[in-house]
Amino acid sequence: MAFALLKYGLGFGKFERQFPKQKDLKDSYDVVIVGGGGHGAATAYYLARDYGITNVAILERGYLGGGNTARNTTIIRSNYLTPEGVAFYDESLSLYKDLSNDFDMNIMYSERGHFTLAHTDAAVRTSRWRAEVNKHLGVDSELVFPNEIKKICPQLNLSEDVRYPVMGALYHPPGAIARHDAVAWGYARGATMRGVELHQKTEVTGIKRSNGKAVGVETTRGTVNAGKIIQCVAGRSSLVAKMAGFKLPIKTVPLQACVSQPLKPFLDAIIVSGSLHVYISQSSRGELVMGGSTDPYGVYQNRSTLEFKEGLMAHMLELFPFLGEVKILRQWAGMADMTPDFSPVMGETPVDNYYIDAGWGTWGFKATPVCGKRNAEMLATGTVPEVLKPFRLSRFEEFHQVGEKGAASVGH
Ligand code: FAD
Ligand code: PYC
Repeated sequence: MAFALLKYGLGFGKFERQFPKQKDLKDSYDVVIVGGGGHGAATAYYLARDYGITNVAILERGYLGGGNTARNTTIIRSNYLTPEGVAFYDESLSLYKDLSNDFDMNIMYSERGHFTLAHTDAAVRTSRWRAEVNKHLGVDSELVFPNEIKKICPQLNLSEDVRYPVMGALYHPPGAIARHDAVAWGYARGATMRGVELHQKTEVTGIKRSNGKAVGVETTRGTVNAGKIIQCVAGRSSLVAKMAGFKLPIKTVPLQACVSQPLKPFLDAIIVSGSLHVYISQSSRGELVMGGSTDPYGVYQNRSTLEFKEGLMAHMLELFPFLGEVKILRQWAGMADMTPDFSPVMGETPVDNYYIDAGWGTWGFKATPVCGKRNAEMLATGTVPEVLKPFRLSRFEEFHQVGEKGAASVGH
């Protein structure tokens, strides 16, 4: 291994490209996907693999998977609150389990068990409610109490002598984490090797319309015509929808996260406390991956703040007091497109031939496979799949919201 690395490092030996070289943009594509994150790449992958549609361009203003896909804490679960949400995220979880095989690339999918801690009577009630909805739909979730939590996570501070004692938890054994870059790379590699074009450093600056139909995009590298267009630009959804001529009920706020120095493995489970605004897991490298609540101001900026780190660490220490001497290694932020009901916006839009995959706030990494698969079905067949219908944009004017705030993990 060391020899092989040295050989490649010195430039000897054959290096196989993971992706074809970027070409010139063509004048026209059957499908243009705006945004080369996990969702955009997954949409291209299933279009090519399942429908043989390969005259497709993914247009990415930065680099592949460099948006929120690169910035998230990779928690994957399907223990939601509404039947629509549970069915949708559970389909994604099933797809995730097989992704390494699908890609022939290890996405390091690691099933850990997921605890949502309850520190109040109201939170215990919500946990019970979620457990019942989950079980009804075949999802493994259970309300558990401190003696059971202690068996699986003995490191957690379960003392009653703290500000917010743990009264119980929603335990979801299938809760998992995965390597986020591998998810984006696996999808993009699978798509490009089937003929899809990935164009990085190519920003969409306008949507061309004619007679109420989307017919192409303006980009920083010229104009491209398109049969169908889908926007998958988490964190910038309102800006791109505005180019297409419609408004989204979205507020965009920063969400920050950080990792610690690597530690010996001690934490198998994923721990979330909505009341304490903390979520934490330990990566296969030993780093603690941690995040808190969204920042309280709307701004398009990926800046990190000391205030976030101080607040998060104070809460972390309430749950794991022995981590006091641990150092933070890196800190970053992404942009979260928050919808009023904490559910995504998927499917058709007021503009013909223009589709949307948006409203991914703090919860969209886990949905990457189901979004890709169902977006591809919609683009290929022209019919919106049943599992996407509850998330249609028009639900806001129809008063049919899909309320998932109680299952969002992240405090708001
Ligand atoms: P992205 O990966 O953001 O991809 C969108 C791409 O579009 C970007 O690469 C961007 O550069 C590009 N783009 C934007 N505008 C244009 C344009 N005009 N032209 C061309 N390209 C454009 N979700 C979970 O499920 N679990 C978690 O634990 C979790 N933790 C999170 C922690 C943090 C700190 C953050 C910020 C988010 C978290 N999320 C989590 C949410 C999750 O990261 C996102 O919902 C998900 O990554 C969205 O994927 P995407 O492919 O839609 O977007
Ligand atoms: O959706 O589970 C989630 C999550 C955890 C942290 C951020 N998002």
